[in-house]
Amino acid sequence: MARELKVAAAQVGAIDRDTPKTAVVSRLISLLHEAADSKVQLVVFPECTLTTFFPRHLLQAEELEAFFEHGEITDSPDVMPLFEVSRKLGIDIVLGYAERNPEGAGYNTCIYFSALEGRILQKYRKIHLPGTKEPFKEPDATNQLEKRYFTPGDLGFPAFRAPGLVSDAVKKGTVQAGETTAGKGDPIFGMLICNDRRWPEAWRMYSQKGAELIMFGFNTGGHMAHLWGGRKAMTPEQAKTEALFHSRLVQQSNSYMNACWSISSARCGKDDGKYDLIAGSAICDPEGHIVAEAQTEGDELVSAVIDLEDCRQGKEKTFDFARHRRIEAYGLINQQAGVSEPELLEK
Ligand code: CDT
Repeated sequence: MARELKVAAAQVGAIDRDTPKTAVVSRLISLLHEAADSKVQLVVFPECTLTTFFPRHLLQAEELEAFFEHGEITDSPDVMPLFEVSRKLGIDIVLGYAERNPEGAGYNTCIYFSALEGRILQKYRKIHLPGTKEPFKEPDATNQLEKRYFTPGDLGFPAFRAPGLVSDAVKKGTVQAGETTAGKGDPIFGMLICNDRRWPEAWRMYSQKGAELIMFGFNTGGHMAHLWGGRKAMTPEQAKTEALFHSRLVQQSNSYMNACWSISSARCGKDDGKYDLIAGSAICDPEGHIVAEAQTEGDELVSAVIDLEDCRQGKEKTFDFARHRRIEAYGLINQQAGVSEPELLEK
Protein backbone atom coordinates (compact mmCIF):
# COMPACT_ATOMS: atom_id res chain seq x y z
CA MET A 1 0.00 0.00 0.00
CA ALA A 2 1.32 3.46 -0.93
CA ARG A 3 2.60 5.58 1.97
CA GLU A 4 2.94 8.93 0.24
CA LEU A 5 3.91 12.33 1.58
CA LYS A 6 4.96 15.59 -0.04
CA VAL A 7 8.35 16.89 1.08
CA ALA A 8 10.70 19.74 0.16
CA ALA A 9 14.20 21.06 0.57
CA ALA A 10 14.15 24.80 1.24
CA GLN A 11 17.43 25.95 -0.25
CA VAL A 12 18.72 29.26 1.14
CA GLY A 13 21.00 31.59 -0.85
CA ALA A 14 23.62 34.09 0.27
CA ILE A 15 23.61 35.41 3.85
CA ASP A 16 26.19 38.05 4.75
CA ARG A 17 28.23 38.28 7.95
CA ASP A 18 26.13 41.18 9.21
CA THR A 19 22.70 39.91 8.09
CA PRO A 20 20.41 39.77 11.15
CA LYS A 21 18.71 36.46 12.00
CA THR A 22 15.31 38.16 11.75
CA ALA A 23 15.93 38.96 8.08
CA VAL A 24 16.82 35.31 7.40
CA VAL A 25 13.76 34.06 9.30
CA SER A 26 11.54 36.25 7.07
CA ARG A 27 12.99 34.50 4.02
CA LEU A 28 12.40 31.10 5.61
CA ILE A 29 8.78 32.03 6.32
CA SER A 30 8.30 33.01 2.65
CA LEU A 31 9.59 29.57 1.65
CA LEU A 32 7.15 27.94 4.10
CA HIS A 33 4.23 29.85 2.55
CA GLU A 34 5.34 28.71 -0.89
CA ALA A 35 5.46 25.14 0.46
CA ALA A 36 1.94 25.47 1.83
CA ASP A 37 0.68 26.63 -1.58
CA SER A 38 1.84 23.35 -3.10
CA LYS A 39 0.65 21.19 -0.18
CA VAL A 40 4.09 20.26 1.12
CA GLN A 41 3.98 18.51 4.54
CA LEU A 42 7.66 18.57 5.52
CA VAL A 43 10.38 21.15 4.76
CA VAL A 44 14.12 20.68 5.35
CA PHE A 45 16.19 23.83 5.88
CA PRO A 46 20.02 23.88 5.59
CA GLU A 47 22.85 23.45 8.11
CA CYS A 48 23.33 26.59 10.30
CA THR A 49 20.40 28.17 8.46
CA LEU A 50 20.07 31.35 10.46
CA THR A 51 23.37 33.12 9.76
CA THR A 52 26.30 33.29 7.41
CA PHE A 53 28.46 30.13 7.60
CA PHE A 54 30.58 31.69 10.38
CA PRO A 55 33.14 28.81 10.84
CA ARG A 56 34.97 30.26 7.86
CA HIS A 57 35.96 33.26 10.02
CA LEU A 58 38.34 33.54 12.99
CA LEU A 59 36.05 35.35 15.41
CA GLN A 60 36.30 37.17 18.74
CA ALA A 61 33.93 36.04 21.49
CA GLU A 62 31.25 38.70 21.15
CA GLU A 63 30.70 38.30 17.41
CA LEU A 64 30.96 34.50 17.73
CA GLU A 65 28.27 34.26 20.43
CA ALA A 66 25.81 36.21 18.30
CA PHE A 67 25.90 33.38 15.74
CA PHE A 68 24.84 30.82 18.39
CA GLU A 69 21.42 30.10 19.92
CA HIS A 70 21.38 30.07 23.73
CA GLY A 71 18.54 28.19 25.38
CA GLU A 72 15.64 26.40 23.68
CA ILE A 73 15.48 27.38 20.00
CA THR A 74 11.66 27.37 20.16
CA ASP A 75 11.87 30.16 22.80
CA SER A 76 14.24 32.35 20.76
CA PRO A 77 12.45 35.65 19.97
CA ASP A 78 14.24 35.80 16.60
CA VAL A 79 13.20 32.30 15.51
CA MET A 80 9.84 31.83 17.25
CA PRO A 81 7.84 33.28 14.31
CA LEU A 82 9.10 30.40 12.13
CA PHE A 83 7.71 27.79 14.53
CA GLU A 84 4.42 29.70 14.74
CA VAL A 85 4.06 29.67 10.94
CA SER A 86 5.03 25.99 10.84
CA ARG A 87 2.19 25.20 13.27
CA LYS A 88 -0.30 27.46 11.50
CA LEU A 89 0.43 25.96 8.08
CA GLY A 90 0.71 22.40 9.41
CA ILE A 91 4.18 21.88 7.93
CA ASP A 92 6.87 19.97 9.85
CA ILE A 93 10.36 21.48 9.64
CA VAL A 94 13.98 20.44 10.03
CA LEU A 95 16.10 23.45 11.03
CA GLY A 96 19.88 23.64 11.44
CA TYR A 97 21.50 26.13 13.84
CA ALA A 98 24.52 26.67 16.07
CA GLU A 99 23.67 25.66 19.64
CA ARG A 100 25.44 26.77 22.84
CA ASN A 101 24.39 24.49 25.70
CA PRO A 102 24.13 25.65 29.33
CA GLU A 103 27.57 24.18 30.13
CA GLY A 104 29.14 26.29 27.38
CA ALA A 105 29.73 23.61 24.73
CA GLY A 106 28.97 24.53 21.10
CA TYR A 107 27.21 22.10 18.79
CA ASN A 108 26.30 22.15 15.12
CA THR A 109 22.69 21.09 15.64
CA CYS A 110 19.41 20.48 13.87
CA ILE A 111 15.94 19.78 15.18
CA TYR A 112 12.79 18.18 13.82
CA PHE A 113 9.72 20.26 14.75
CA SER A 114 6.32 18.59 14.44
CA ALA A 115 3.56 21.01 13.44
CA LEU A 116 0.93 18.57 14.68
CA GLU A 117 2.43 18.27 18.15
CA GLY A 118 3.79 21.82 18.29
CA ARG A 119 7.11 20.69 19.72
CA ILE A 120 10.58 19.41 18.87
CA LEU A 121 10.37 15.66 18.32
CA GLN A 122 14.10 15.07 17.89
CA LYS A 123 17.43 16.83 18.07
CA TYR A 124 20.62 15.79 16.26
CA ARG A 125 24.14 17.16 16.83
CA LYS A 126 26.67 16.86 14.00
CA ILE A 127 29.15 14.08 14.66
CA HIS A 128 31.71 14.48 11.85
CA LEU A 129 33.25 17.95 12.19
CA PRO A 130 35.48 18.82 9.22
CA GLY A 131 38.25 21.38 8.89
CA THR A 132 40.82 22.60 11.40
CA LYS A 133 41.11 24.18 14.84
CA GLU A 134 43.60 26.80 13.72
CA PRO A 135 43.23 28.99 10.64
CA PHE A 136 45.55 28.50 7.67
CA LYS A 137 48.55 30.79 7.43
CA GLU A 138 47.81 31.75 3.83
CA PRO A 139 45.58 34.84 3.92
CA ASP A 140 43.63 33.80 0.81
CA ALA A 141 42.69 30.33 2.17
CA THR A 142 39.05 29.64 3.03
CA ASN A 143 38.91 28.26 6.56
CA GLN A 144 36.50 25.73 8.07
CA LEU A 145 36.97 26.17 11.83
CA GLU A 146 34.31 23.70 12.92
CA LYS A 147 36.79 21.82 15.12
CA ARG A 148 37.43 25.12 16.93
CA TYR A 149 33.85 26.20 17.50
CA PHE A 150 31.96 22.91 17.90
CA THR A 151 32.15 19.74 19.98
CA PRO A 152 31.35 16.43 18.22
CA GLY A 153 27.69 15.50 18.66
CA ASP A 154 26.79 13.46 21.73
CA LEU A 155 23.31 12.27 20.78
CA GLY A 156 24.29 9.42 18.47
CA PHE A 157 22.11 8.79 15.43
CA PRO A 158 18.57 8.84 16.85
CA ALA A 159 15.99 7.45 14.41
CA PHE A 160 12.42 8.48 15.19
CA ARG A 161 8.88 8.34 13.86
CA ALA A 162 6.86 11.46 13.00
CA PRO A 163 3.07 11.51 13.35
CA GLY A 164 0.37 12.77 11.01
CA LEU A 165 2.23 12.55 7.72
CA VAL A 166 0.97 9.33 6.10
CA SER A 167 -2.55 7.95 6.17
CA ASP A 168 -3.48 4.60 7.72
CA ALA A 169 -0.23 4.20 9.69
CA VAL A 170 -0.33 1.11 11.91
CA LYS A 171 -0.25 2.11 15.59
CA LYS A 172 1.06 0.40 18.71
CA GLY A 173 -1.64 -1.58 20.46
CA THR A 174 -3.55 -2.42 17.27
CA VAL A 175 -1.10 -5.12 16.19
CA GLN A 176 -1.92 -8.84 16.44
CA ALA A 177 0.73 -11.18 17.91
CA GLY A 178 3.18 -12.28 15.18
CA GLU A 179 2.02 -9.60 12.71
CA THR A 180 4.88 -7.83 10.92
CA THR A 181 4.72 -4.05 11.05
CA ALA A 182 7.87 -3.20 9.05
CA GLY A 183 7.02 -0.51 6.52
CA LYS A 184 3.51 0.02 7.89
CA GLY A 185 3.84 2.46 10.80
CA ASP A 186 4.41 6.19 10.85
CA PRO A 187 7.50 7.19 8.80
CA ILE A 188 10.95 6.49 10.27
CA PHE A 189 13.31 9.46 9.90
CA GLY A 190 16.97 10.23 10.52
CA MET A 191 18.90 13.52 10.40
CA LEU A 192 22.52 14.19 9.45
CA ILE A 193 24.42 17.45 8.98
CA CYS A 194 26.61 18.22 5.96
CA ASN A 195 29.95 16.40 6.32
CA ASP A 196 28.15 13.45 7.98
CA ARG A 197 26.70 12.66 4.55
CA ARG A 198 30.13 11.54 3.34
CA TRP A 199 30.40 8.80 6.01
CA PRO A 200 28.59 5.53 5.22
CA GLU A 201 28.68 4.57 8.91
CA ALA A 202 26.33 7.47 9.69
CA TRP A 203 23.73 6.37 7.13
CA ARG A 204 24.02 2.75 8.21
CA MET A 205 23.34 3.61 11.86
CA TYR A 206 19.99 5.01 10.77
CA SER A 207 19.15 2.30 8.28
CA GLN A 208 19.72 -0.34 10.97
CA LYS A 209 16.78 1.37 12.71
CA GLY A 210 14.74 1.08 9.51
CA ALA A 211 15.07 4.73 8.40
CA GLU A 212 12.93 5.45 5.36
CA LEU A 213 13.97 9.08 4.89
CA ILE A 214 17.29 10.70 5.83
CA MET A 215 17.45 14.51 5.81
CA PHE A 216 20.41 16.84 5.94
CA GLY A 217 21.43 20.42 5.33
CA PHE A 218 24.84 21.45 4.06
CA ASN A 219 27.31 24.34 3.57
CA THR A 220 29.86 23.10 1.05
CA GLY A 221 32.51 25.47 -0.27
CA GLY A 222 32.83 25.61 -4.04
CA HIS A 223 36.56 26.15 -3.91
CA MET A 224 38.40 25.03 -0.77
CA ALA A 225 41.78 24.06 -2.16
CA HIS A 226 43.43 23.95 1.30
CA LEU A 227 40.89 21.51 2.67
CA TRP A 228 39.99 19.25 -0.22
CA GLY A 229 43.55 18.64 -1.35
CA GLY A 230 43.69 16.65 -4.57
CA ARG A 231 46.44 15.87 -7.03
CA LYS A 232 45.21 18.10 -9.79
CA ALA A 233 45.24 21.86 -9.65
CA MET A 234 41.76 23.05 -10.50
CA THR A 235 40.24 26.34 -11.50
CA PRO A 236 37.54 27.58 -9.11
CA GLU A 237 34.91 26.55 -11.70
CA GLN A 238 36.31 23.01 -11.99
CA ALA A 239 36.54 22.70 -8.21
CA LYS A 240 32.91 23.72 -7.84
CA THR A 241 31.78 21.20 -10.46
CA GLU A 242 33.75 18.51 -8.63
CA ALA A 243 32.27 19.49 -5.23
CA LEU A 244 28.76 19.24 -6.68
CA PHE A 245 29.60 15.88 -8.25
CA HIS A 246 30.74 14.50 -4.88
CA SER A 247 27.70 15.92 -3.13
CA ARG A 248 25.38 14.11 -5.56
CA LEU A 249 27.53 10.98 -5.47
CA VAL A 250 27.31 10.51 -1.69
CA GLN A 251 23.60 11.25 -1.57
CA GLN A 252 22.71 8.91 -4.42
CA SER A 253 24.98 6.03 -3.43
CA ASN A 254 24.05 6.09 0.26
CA SER A 255 20.32 6.35 -0.51
CA TYR A 256 20.66 3.26 -2.67
CA MET A 257 22.85 1.27 -0.26
CA ASN A 258 20.49 2.00 2.62
CA ALA A 259 17.26 1.69 0.64
CA CYS A 260 15.94 5.03 1.86
CA TRP A 261 14.75 8.35 0.48
CA SER A 262 16.93 11.38 1.21
CA ILE A 263 16.56 15.16 1.15
CA SER A 264 19.56 17.48 0.99
CA SER A 265 19.20 21.22 1.52
CA ALA A 266 21.93 23.71 0.62
CA ARG A 267 23.01 27.02 2.06
CA CYS A 268 24.44 28.38 -1.14
CA GLY A 269 25.43 31.43 -3.14
CA LYS A 270 28.17 33.94 -2.39
CA ASP A 271 28.12 35.16 1.22
CA ASP A 272 29.53 38.71 1.42
CA GLY A 273 29.80 38.58 -2.36
CA LYS A 274 32.84 36.28 -2.23
CA TYR A 275 32.55 32.98 -0.30
CA ASP A 276 31.08 30.60 -2.86
CA LEU A 277 28.94 27.70 -1.62
CA ILE A 278 27.54 25.03 -3.94
CA ALA A 279 23.78 24.64 -4.42
CA GLY A 280 22.23 21.39 -5.73
CA SER A 281 19.60 20.70 -3.04
CA ALA A 282 18.03 17.41 -4.03
CA ILE A 283 15.50 14.70 -3.27
CA CYS A 284 16.76 11.20 -4.00
CA ASP A 285 14.81 7.92 -4.14
CA PRO A 286 15.82 4.58 -2.55
CA GLU A 287 17.19 3.30 -5.88
CA GLY A 288 19.62 6.24 -5.99
CA HIS A 289 17.83 8.38 -8.56
CA ILE A 290 17.46 12.13 -8.02
CA VAL A 291 13.78 12.99 -8.49
CA ALA A 292 13.99 16.75 -7.88
CA GLU A 293 16.94 19.14 -7.82
CA ALA A 294 17.51 22.88 -7.37
CA GLN A 295 17.81 24.92 -10.54
CA THR A 296 19.23 28.08 -8.97
CA GLU A 297 21.89 29.21 -6.49
CA GLY A 298 19.44 31.16 -4.33
CA ASP A 299 16.34 30.72 -2.17
CA GLU A 300 14.36 27.93 -3.81
CA LEU A 301 11.85 25.28 -2.83
CA VAL A 302 12.59 21.82 -4.28
CA SER A 303 9.64 19.49 -3.73
CA ALA A 304 8.38 16.02 -4.60
CA VAL A 305 5.78 13.48 -3.57
CA ILE A 306 7.65 10.50 -2.16
CA ASP A 307 6.26 7.03 -1.51
CA LEU A 308 7.91 5.30 1.45
CA GLU A 309 6.69 1.99 0.07
CA ASP A 310 9.48 2.38 -2.53
CA CYS A 311 11.97 1.49 0.24
CA ARG A 312 10.59 -2.03 0.59
CA GLN A 313 12.24 -3.46 -2.55
CA GLY A 314 15.75 -2.65 -1.27
CA LYS A 315 15.03 -3.34 2.40
CA GLU A 316 13.50 -6.74 1.73
CA LYS A 317 15.71 -7.98 -1.13
CA THR A 318 19.16 -6.62 -2.07
CA PHE A 319 19.75 -4.99 1.32
CA ASP A 320 17.80 -7.29 3.61
CA PHE A 321 20.24 -6.76 6.48
CA ALA A 322 19.06 -9.64 8.65
CA ARG A 323 19.75 -12.17 5.89
CA HIS A 324 22.82 -10.72 4.20
CA ARG A 325 24.96 -8.63 6.59
CA ARG A 326 28.01 -10.47 8.06
CA ILE A 327 28.77 -8.68 11.31
CA GLU A 328 31.42 -11.26 12.28
CA ALA A 329 33.56 -9.79 9.48
CA TYR A 330 33.12 -6.10 10.27
CA GLY A 331 34.89 -5.82 13.66
CA LEU A 332 37.63 -3.45 12.48
CA ILE A 333 35.09 -0.76 11.63
CA ASN A 334 34.27 -0.34 15.29
CA GLN A 335 37.78 -0.91 16.65
CA GLN A 336 39.94 1.66 14.93
CA ALA A 337 39.38 5.11 13.49
CA GLY A 338 42.53 5.33 11.36
CA VAL A 339 44.22 3.10 8.82
CA SER A 340 46.61 0.19 9.47
CA GLU A 341 48.16 -0.88 6.15
CA PRO A 342 49.41 -4.45 5.57
CA GLU A 343 53.17 -4.88 6.14
CA LEU A 344 55.53 -3.81 3.36
CA LEU A 345 56.68 -6.54 0.96
CA GLU A 346 60.33 -7.67 1.17
CA LYS A 347 60.88 -7.42 -2.58
N1 CDT B 1 29.76 22.20 6.51
C1 CDT B 1 30.48 21.13 6.14
O1 CDT B 1 30.53 20.13 6.83
N2 CDT B 1 31.16 21.28 4.99
C2 CDT B 1 32.06 20.27 4.53
C3 CDT B 1 33.17 20.92 3.81
C4 CDT B 1 34.30 20.05 3.78
S1 CDT B 1 35.70 20.75 4.47
C5 CDT B 1 36.87 19.84 3.68
C6 CDT B 1 31.42 19.23 3.62
O2 CDT B 1 31.67 18.05 3.85
O3 CDT B 1 30.73 19.58 2.66
